[in-house]
Amino acid sequence: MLILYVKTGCPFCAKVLRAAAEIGITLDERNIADEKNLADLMEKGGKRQVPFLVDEEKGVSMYESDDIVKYLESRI
Ligand SMILES: N[C@@H](CCC(=O)N[C@@H](CS)C(=O)NCC(=O)O)C(=O)O
Repeated sequence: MLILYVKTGCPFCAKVLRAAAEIGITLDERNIADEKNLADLMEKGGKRQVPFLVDEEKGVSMYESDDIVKYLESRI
């Protein structure tokens, strides 16, 4: 499963979501407005920054929207 931690109104998150839609990849979106999601983000990533991608299948996680878009493109 591909999880993307996001925040409402975050342009970098919107960029990743747009790219994923164009590529045809479904992301499990988790908004950090929910405290549980924020706690998960902090546990998995170590800092409060979105977007943050977690690819559970591959054991990969990353911050930085440009890196995330490149990673999604590489998975096609
Ligand atoms: N260079 C980063 C910038 C990400 C960024 O600035 N994210 C903001 C939201 S738009 C953030 O996480 N701020 C901390 C917060 O909102 O708590 C990227 O391209 O992903």
